[in-house]
Amino acid sequence: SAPRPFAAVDLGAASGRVMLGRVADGELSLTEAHRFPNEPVRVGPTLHWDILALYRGVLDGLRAAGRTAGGRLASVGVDSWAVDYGLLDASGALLGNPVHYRDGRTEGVAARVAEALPPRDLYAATGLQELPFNTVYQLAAARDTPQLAAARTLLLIPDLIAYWLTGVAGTELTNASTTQLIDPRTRDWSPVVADAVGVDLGLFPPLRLPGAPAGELLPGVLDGTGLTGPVPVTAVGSHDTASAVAGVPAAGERFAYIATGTWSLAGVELDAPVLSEESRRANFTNELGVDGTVRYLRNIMGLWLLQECLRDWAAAGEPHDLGPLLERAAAAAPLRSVVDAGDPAFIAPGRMPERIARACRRGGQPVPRDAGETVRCVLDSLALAHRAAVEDAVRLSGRAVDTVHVVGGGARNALLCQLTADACGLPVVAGPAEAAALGNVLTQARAAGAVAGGLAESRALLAATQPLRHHEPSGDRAVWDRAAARLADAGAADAE
Ligand code: LFR
Repeated sequence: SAPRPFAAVDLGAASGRVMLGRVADGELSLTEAHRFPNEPVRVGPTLHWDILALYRGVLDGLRAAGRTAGGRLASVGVDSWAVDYGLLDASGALLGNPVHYRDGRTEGVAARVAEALPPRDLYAATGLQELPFNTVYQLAAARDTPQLAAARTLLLIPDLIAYWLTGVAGTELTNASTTQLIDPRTRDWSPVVADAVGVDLGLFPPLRLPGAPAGELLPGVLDGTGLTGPVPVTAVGSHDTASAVAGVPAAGERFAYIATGTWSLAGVELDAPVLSEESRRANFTNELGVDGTVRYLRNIMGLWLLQECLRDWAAAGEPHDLGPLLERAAAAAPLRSVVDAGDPAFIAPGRMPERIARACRRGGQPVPRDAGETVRCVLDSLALAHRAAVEDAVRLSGRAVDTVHVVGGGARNALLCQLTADACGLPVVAGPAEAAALGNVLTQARAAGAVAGGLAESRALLAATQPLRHHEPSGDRAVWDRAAARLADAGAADAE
C-alpha cells in the first residue's frame, strides 16, 4: 500500500491551511486538504486572534486530510506566524484570547525596556531586529496584568495548537528565537535578558527541536476527525518562516531567500549569528533555523501593504480583483514613487491607500492617482526593500550569493518577482508558493526516515519535484539606485 501522507498545519496571518504531503522514491507532492480565513477580531481597544476559529479550521483540515488518506496519517506538524502566544492557568485552561502582534499595546514599550537594557546589549544577547511586537515587548506591556499573574504556562501559537491536539506542552526552538529571549549562540534562553525585563522563564515549557517527537493526537481529537491512531505529532520549524526557509529549493549555499507573504523576510542562511553593532543598526535579525542554522534576515512589510489596500477599497465599495489590478500595475510607469517598506508606521491595520499617498507626498514624490498606480508603488517599494536587504545581508555576513529564491505566496506574483530580479541584478527563482508547508512536511519526513540526508538533500528533492519559474534580471540597475537615493533623501528630510 502507498505510504501514509504527512499533514502540515500552516497558519498564516491571512489564512490557515492543512496540506497533505506525500514522499516516496524521489517524489514529493503537496495537496491542499483545507484552507480557511484568519480573521482577527477587535474587542474594545484590543486586536485579538480568533484562536478557536483557527483551531476549528485545523480540526476540519485534519478531518479532510483523513478522508483523503483513508483515516491514516504518518504524522502531523504545526507552524504559524511568530511572536504571539496564549497563556494557560494552573489547570491548563486558556486565559483570554491571544493578542495580535499588530495590536497597539506595545507602543512605546521598546523605549521603556531600553531603560532597563540598552538596545545594543539586548542585540548583543539576542541578535533580534527591534520590532515593536517582539514577545519580550508584549510581555513587558502585559506586566502587572491579572492575566499574566494568573498564568502558569506560556505557549507560542503553534505550540498552543499542538498542546490542544496532544496534551503535551513544549516550546519549539525556531519560534522561541523570535521572542527575543533566546541567545542565538547557545540556542538556549537568555537569563540576562529575562531578568532585565522581568520575564519569568518558568512560564515556558521545555525547548524542543524541529524533528523531535511532540506527542500523539488525543483520543478526542482522533474521534472528532475520524483519524485512526496512533498519529504522532512532530515538532517542525514551527515558525512559518523557519519552515519556509527549509522549503527553499536551493543548491549549495550561495543564495539569498525572500519568504514573501504578509511579510517579506529577506536574507541568507548562516551557521553562526552576526551580532555586530553594525548589524543592529541595519535592522537585521538572527532567528534560528532548522538543523542548527541561523536565519539572518530583515523583516520588510511585504504583501500586507497590498492586502490592506484591497481591504480598504472593498470596504469603500470599490472592490478590485487582483489579476486585473496587477495588469494595471505592470502597465503603470515604473518607480514613479516609492515608500519605505521597512517603516514600522505601516504595521497597524487600516486606511492603507491613504497612508501610502501621505508617505509619497511627505517624500516629495508624486501621489499615485489610482489603484493601479498604488499597487505599482507598493511592488516597486517592495522590490527596492528586497534589494537593500539582500545587499545588506551579503555585506554584513560576508556570504556571497548568486541567486535569489522567492518563496511563499508572493512567488505567484510574477511582477513582484521580476521587479525583484531587476532591482537585485540577480536571477530570481520563484517558488514554491507553499514553501512553509513543504518545509514542514520535509522536517517530519526526515524525522520519520522517509527522506534521507539533511537540509541539502531535502532542497535537492524540492528542486527536482516542484514547479519553479525563473526571472532573469533586466533593465538598467541605475534607475533602482536613483530610487533608493530618492527614498534615503526623503527619510533624511523627514528625520530633520
Ligand atoms: C511571517 C512571520 C514573520 C514574523 C511575523 C510576525 O508570517 O512569521 O517571520 O516576523 O510573521 O509573527
